Amino acid sequence: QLDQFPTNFLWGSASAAYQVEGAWQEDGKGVSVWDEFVRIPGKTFKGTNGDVAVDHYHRYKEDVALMKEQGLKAYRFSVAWTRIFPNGRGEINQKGLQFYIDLVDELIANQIEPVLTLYHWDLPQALQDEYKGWESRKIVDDFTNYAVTLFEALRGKVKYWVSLNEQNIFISHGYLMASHPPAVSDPKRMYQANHYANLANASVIKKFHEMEMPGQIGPSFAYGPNYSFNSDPKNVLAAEDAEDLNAHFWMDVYLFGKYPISALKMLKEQGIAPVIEAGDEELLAAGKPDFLGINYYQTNTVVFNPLDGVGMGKMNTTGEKGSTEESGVPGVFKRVENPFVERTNWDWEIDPQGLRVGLRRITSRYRIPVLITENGLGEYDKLTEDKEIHDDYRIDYLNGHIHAIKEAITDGVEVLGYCTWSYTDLLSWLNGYQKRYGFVYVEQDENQDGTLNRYKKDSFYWYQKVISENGAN
Ligand code: BGP
Repeated sequence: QLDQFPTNFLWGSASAAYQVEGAWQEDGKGVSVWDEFVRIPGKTFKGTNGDVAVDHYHRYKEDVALMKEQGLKAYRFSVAWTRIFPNGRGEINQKGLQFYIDLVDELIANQIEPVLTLYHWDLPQALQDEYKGWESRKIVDDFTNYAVTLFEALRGKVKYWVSLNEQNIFISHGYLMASHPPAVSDPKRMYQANHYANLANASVIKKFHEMEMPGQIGPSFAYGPNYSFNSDPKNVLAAEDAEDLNAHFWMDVYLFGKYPISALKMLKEQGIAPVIEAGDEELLAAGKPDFLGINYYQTNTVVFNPLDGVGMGKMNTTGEKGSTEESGVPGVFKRVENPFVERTNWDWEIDPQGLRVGLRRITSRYRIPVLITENGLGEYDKLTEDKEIHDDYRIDYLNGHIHAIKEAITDGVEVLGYCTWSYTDLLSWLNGYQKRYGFVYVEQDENQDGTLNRYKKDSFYWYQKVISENGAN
């Protein structure tokens, strides 16, 4: 039995540029695809956007001071590409770069390890307009050039680098479900864009190693382990297919440099497989990550889905419990409710043990250290008259998951750290500001009105204790 987590375990928390910074037009920043997307009526909850967000751009010192008070060991944040290169490439915008140098210096001065995400979805709009962004091979060079700029500027200061955040999500939502920019719904285009994203990811990792950067790099994958609903063989196979199509399809490429055979065959039969050119496989194989970042929120329970069965259904983006539509891939699988777990108001299944299952699967298949780059509970929180927030539901959620990690470590999984989502409350891409995840409450209502003052939730003090004792009880 392991009583304590490894020493130097990174007890952290996370955010992303678009969701916290605001200052969307300040100091020379360019426009990103999200800056444009939120302006299209009906795309986000009540039209909420990140123009001001929680104003972290101006209040980062206050936020870092809270981290210091809490005893946080690591802070994961992302860089807005458009602050560094307003048009995606060309001249460096020094003021934008300086913001991240200052943030990193502030973290280091407070003994907090920076974990830097290069890409958390806010692609420069200029690259979208010029060559359709991820749908062009040109993105590989531009993304690599942007990454190298940051490698050079922050060499030795930042030791943990995340290349792409949730490639599986930004690609599927952007090119299949049409719920993220560029709001396309075309599987063929999706798989091609995904292939270029794989190349870009590998190219940046390869460069990091060639430059002998001190530290480690890896992508963050949104992993929702798949379960079969029951032991009916056709459902068991459906769960295997779901694991191949929704998980191995990305993780195998990161770690083996190859797409899983069964999934590729399925795509070829449907005429939607990506075009893979000479040299691509070599690049994929040369860009092996040092760790795998895992964003874990929930598991997926599936059954077989006939050919005339359901397709992609809408997600619950309103917080009205039970409003999630059925969703699946015809001829393969569809998702069903797991009768053994509870659900949040956004219908996300709460399954701490699923994290242990997922970590074990990853370790058995890939033998790679894991950094948990996101895990958390999005819920309504209430600020009392005394300016307190009693979020015991969040404490229960995080406590359960920390226990699952501890068990996974005793199983033999190498876990470098745990970043909760999120540090402060922030913008939930499609769900606005009412779906809160933070340890720190930010005062503003669902219409984005409020002081943006920060208040510590009960979970803030609870995590402070977890960190000081190097593990939950
Ligand atoms: C992940 C993203 C985060 C964050 C989180 C919570 O997919 O990497 O940026 O938003 O999910 O999701 P949501 O805001 O939809 O509740």
